[in-house]
Amino acid sequence: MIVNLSKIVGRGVEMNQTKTGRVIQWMKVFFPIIVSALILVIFASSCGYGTTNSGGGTQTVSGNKASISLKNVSFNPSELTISPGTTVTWTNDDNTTHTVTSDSGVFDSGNLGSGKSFSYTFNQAGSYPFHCGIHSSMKGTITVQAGATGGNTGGTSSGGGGSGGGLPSGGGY
Ligand SMILES: [Cu+2]
Repeated sequence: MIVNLSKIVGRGVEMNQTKTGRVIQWMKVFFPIIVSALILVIFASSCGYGTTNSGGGTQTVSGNKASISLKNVSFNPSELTISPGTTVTWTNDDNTTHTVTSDSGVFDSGNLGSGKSFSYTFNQAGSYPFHCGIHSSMKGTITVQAGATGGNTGGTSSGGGGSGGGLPSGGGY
């Protein structure tokens, strides 16, 4: 069809055709790159998101995301109180490798290189001490407090208020 047209109309269309061809070639090369870049951006924003508080000590978070920085061979903050369903993201801001390892084996990041992150979603109330498997001085505790957001205080769970919103957090993996 295009070939026929170019025969009738002449060089103008031929030039158009090669131009279109070039654009298609360009698309073939760059489209996968753009798509994978988009996926990366989406992945990064879903993972590395959170409050960027640092400075050690105890902290209480009432959102559904919290973050802990691994810096200067310590967890910042090292003590964190959250509500059930909160996803905690540890990010290694040191130049050395660390691990985020639950004392009771609930979670384990494995070797976490510089700049890498590890996330875990806490659905059960309780105390979750953790440490770095490489540096024995690195210790911290996540405290998951039931009812911190007014969830399971009464007999009925149909309140409808509270901190509903947000994205459904995965099963803790
Ligand atoms: Cu370490």
